[in-house]
Amino acid sequence: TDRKATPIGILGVPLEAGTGRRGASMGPQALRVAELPERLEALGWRVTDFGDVAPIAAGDVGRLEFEGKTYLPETVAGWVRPLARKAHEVAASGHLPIFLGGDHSLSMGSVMGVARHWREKGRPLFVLWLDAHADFNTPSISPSGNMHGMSLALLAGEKELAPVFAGEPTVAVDPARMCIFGARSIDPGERELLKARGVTVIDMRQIDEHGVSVLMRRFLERVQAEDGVLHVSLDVDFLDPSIAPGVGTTVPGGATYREAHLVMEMLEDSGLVGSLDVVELNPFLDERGRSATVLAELVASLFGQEVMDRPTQAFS
Ligand code: HAR
Ligand code: MN
Ligand code: MN
Ligand code: MN
Repeated sequence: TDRKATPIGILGVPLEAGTGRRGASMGPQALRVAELPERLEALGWRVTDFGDVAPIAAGDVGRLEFEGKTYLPETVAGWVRPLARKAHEVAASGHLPIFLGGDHSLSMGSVMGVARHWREKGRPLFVLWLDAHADFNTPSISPSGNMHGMSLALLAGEKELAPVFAGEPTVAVDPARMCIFGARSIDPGERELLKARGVTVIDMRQIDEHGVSVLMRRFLERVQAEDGVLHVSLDVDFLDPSIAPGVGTTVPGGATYREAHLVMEMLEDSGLVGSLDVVELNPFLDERGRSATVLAELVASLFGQEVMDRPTQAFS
């Protein structure tokens, strides 16, 4: 199809400073070992792996603003500033970017970069956040101080987080164009902020009651109606821990294997996806590569793999 005329550009982001435990820095390599790029090539996509982003020093990041309220803000800023530039560059060069993480704070950079690109193109950017969490805390309301729980708030333009990109070109994503899907762990202050900003939150209760397809279709129709483009941010903990244990923050009651694949298949059919994050994989906590493999399979579904094309596989 003509969608496949767009080459895919892969960027690894071995960042783990945004989370409370180590191991997510091994995520990009585990996803490569699970043959994520090769699976896309087998589906007919041209894939370029641009390697891993390198961090810079960012010692100026609001030590005062954040003091005692966040962990390692300078480190996270040192990753997401060059990442946003690189993401913008990869998108502007005509690639469809896939970001392999790394913890979810990396989305501050990946989404910032693609948001700048789509603003230049005049297309409204929508964000689908597949996650057990909302990641809508700010330093003053975060219960943990971990920056992977703040990325969506930064992208929505929350002022408290502005020092992360101080001096860099930024653009906010309209919170009314954000949809968190699969939520089952939201902090009290975060919940208030989400309501105040008008973010759509689809929790597991709604998914149980209405099913994935009705809820996804409703959101995709909105993107389509505005001629928007969609960034998908896939947090491993969107999935139930029984199918993807390789993540630092497991929450029971997540998406099943089939629900997750249906989401991916509907995204593929929509033709609206312009970029993707795969985040929070922690290979140190995984079991024999299971989670990495499930993620690689999901990404393949998102890029057109269908049941009838499915090769016989021997993962166990
Ligand atoms: N809401 C909690 C906090 O902000 C936990 C956030 C955990 N985030 C992730 N990514 N694992 O979704 O501290
Ligand atoms: Mn997350
Ligand atoms: Mn999460
Ligand atoms: Mn299809």
